[in-house]
Amino acid sequence: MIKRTLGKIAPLFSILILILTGAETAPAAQYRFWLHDKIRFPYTIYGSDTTGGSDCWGWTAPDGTEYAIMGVRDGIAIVNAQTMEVKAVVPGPQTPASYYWRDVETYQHYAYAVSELSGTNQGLSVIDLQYLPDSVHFVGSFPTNLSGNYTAHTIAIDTAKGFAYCERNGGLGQPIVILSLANPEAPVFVGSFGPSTGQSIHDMYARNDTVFVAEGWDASSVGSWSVWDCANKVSPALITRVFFPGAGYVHSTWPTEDRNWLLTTEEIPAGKTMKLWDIADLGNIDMRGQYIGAAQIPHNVYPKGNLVFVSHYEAGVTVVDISNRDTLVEVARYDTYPASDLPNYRGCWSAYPYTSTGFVYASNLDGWLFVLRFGLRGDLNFDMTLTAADIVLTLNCAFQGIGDCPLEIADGNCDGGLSGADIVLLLKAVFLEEPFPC
Ligand SMILES: [Ca+2]
Ligand SMILES: [Ca+2]
Ligand SMILES: [Ca+2]
Repeated sequence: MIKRTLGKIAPLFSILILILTGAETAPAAQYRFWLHDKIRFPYTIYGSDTTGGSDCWGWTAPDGTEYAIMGVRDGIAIVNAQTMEVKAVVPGPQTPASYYWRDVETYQHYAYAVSELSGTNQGLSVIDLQYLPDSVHFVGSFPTNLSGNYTAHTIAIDTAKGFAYCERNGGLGQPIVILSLANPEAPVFVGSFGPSTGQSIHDMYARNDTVFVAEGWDASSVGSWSVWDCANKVSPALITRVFFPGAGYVHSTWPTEDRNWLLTTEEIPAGKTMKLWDIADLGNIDMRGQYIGAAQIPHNVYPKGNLVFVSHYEAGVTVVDISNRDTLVEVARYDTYPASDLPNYRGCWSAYPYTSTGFVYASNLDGWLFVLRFGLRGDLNFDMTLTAADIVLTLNCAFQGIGDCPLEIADGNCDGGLSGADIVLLLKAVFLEEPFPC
């Protein structure tokens, strides 16, 4: 009955939408996290910890299929995010058996993975994803520098310029190596750089020859981060280094898309906040807001618009709104480690948000890969704003049975179904900026 009645008046909504086109506003943010599916890879008990999982990343095939890529105990796993089919686990080194840390990113249709372990396929592993969904091709593994070193704790790829930056394990004089990916199937060492003052480089972000470096801490346990101009691969130049009072081990760093803001975390000791830095002027850097969630150890941070996805160990994944630069607010959380929220190095290692479908991949140290969905209430096209387009999609779902409208975000009145009442609430949200009631 409701369906038939509203079907007749649907044109009225269209007229209203046309009249109000341009009113692209978002109400008070109401975000939702929910589980799409999860899968557990083999794990190992090491000391008091359950280990096996590490970093995760994502890749979207030309046909739109989304794949999660995760460092697991046995190597690098590639998983169809929709169906959860494990397409491959490319074997990786496993010696000595301990935490099986692996770090992975993508470039073109390749995945590049590093670890500190030795053994099978040790080194910088290159994995060709272009033959998915049929198969995954292992191209080979390569040394990370000229002297035949195969280990690296982290990798960052400058996808704009085609260079991989690998952080060598061991706090050496020039601890970051640069490899050219001009031939993506044969990385070639082209240079190295880094502080010679004792900092133990941890993680990096590289784009357009600018590299942001989380420098861990120096011999006196003073943490820092830095920015480098790597246009000259043989002799990169330090642009600036930032020390700050009370800094712990500076673990990761990632700028916002516009490069005006930088996020950093400190992994050691527990209790150190995620920090937002104003880097619009690299000669006048300013620290602004700070954030810390339950469990007290933010790990990796990936901004997407004004939201930052934080892998937060035992707290799971948290999402922080940084639109108010001085007051950072946690707006959503999915706890991938329900047992507790203690300040231990357990739980979520990384959370990858850069998909176009609202998927977020979260990898746990204990081997779990969570494929989560994340959305703003009412935002059916997952573009993080509420507009007329979302109303059209909701109308199609509610009255035509067309499209994909997860109830977690489409059900505006939280009554478990999709009806005209939800359309009314969405209209109010889009055009009057009224928050949803639940
Ligand atoms: Ca927890
Ligand atoms: Ca939208
Ligand atoms: Ca409803």
